[in-house]
Amino acid sequence: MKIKSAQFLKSSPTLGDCIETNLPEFALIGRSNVGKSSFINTIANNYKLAKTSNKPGKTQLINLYRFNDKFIIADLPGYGFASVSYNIQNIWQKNLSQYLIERENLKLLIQFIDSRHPLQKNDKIMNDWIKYNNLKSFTILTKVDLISRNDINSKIKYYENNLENKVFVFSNKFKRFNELILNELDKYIVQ
Ligand SMILES: Nc1nc2c(ncn2[C@@H]2O[C@H](COP(=O)(O)OP(=O)(O)O)[C@@H](O)[C@H]2O)c(=O)[nH]1
Ligand SMILES: [Mg+2]
Repeated sequence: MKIKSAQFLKSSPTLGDCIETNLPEFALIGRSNVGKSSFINTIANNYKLAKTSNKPGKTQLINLYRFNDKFIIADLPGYGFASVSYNIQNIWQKNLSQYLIERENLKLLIQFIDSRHPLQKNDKIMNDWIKYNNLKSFTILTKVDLISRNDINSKIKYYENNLENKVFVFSNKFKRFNELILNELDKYIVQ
């Protein structure tokens, strides 16, 4: 699949505020700073589309983007940001789980994990929660420009074994990883 167009649609604090659409939707989930917004910008080939930041915890909203007038990508608030108060984290979690469970056009969750680190507790908890709720998902290991080429395959195996998911790799520095991921998404899009 080639990306021909990408537009920002809307930022919403809750499911109820999200625009209704029949287009298939894919939700990006992962710890703050893992590279979710950078993924959107890279596949859109537009570095101004989604706000990226090296300060974690900035995106507290469900941000919807439409690609090729055919599918939607939802950039979700990152989890695991320690300095956000417990109360606020609870509200995010409630809004987020409601969106993930009740959003009717949501086809798939993409869990983003930083390729440099071993499996983190909150990533494991998130993955267990996804499976428990029978949601479809695959995993993207990000920032693979920061690990050695030799390590890429062993990281893929490690995460495939630990999460029992299909695992892809990605970097915003190279284009060569985009195609495999986009072709996987294409399987969920009715032509
Ligand atoms: N080296 C490298 N840095 C990345 C990559 N993807 C994202 N970053 C950086 O990581 C930081 C967080 O990225 P962002 O996309 O905002 O993460 P988000 O919080 O998951 O949306 C930013 O400073 C990005 O420039 C990558 O593939 N390689
Ligand atoms: Mg972001």
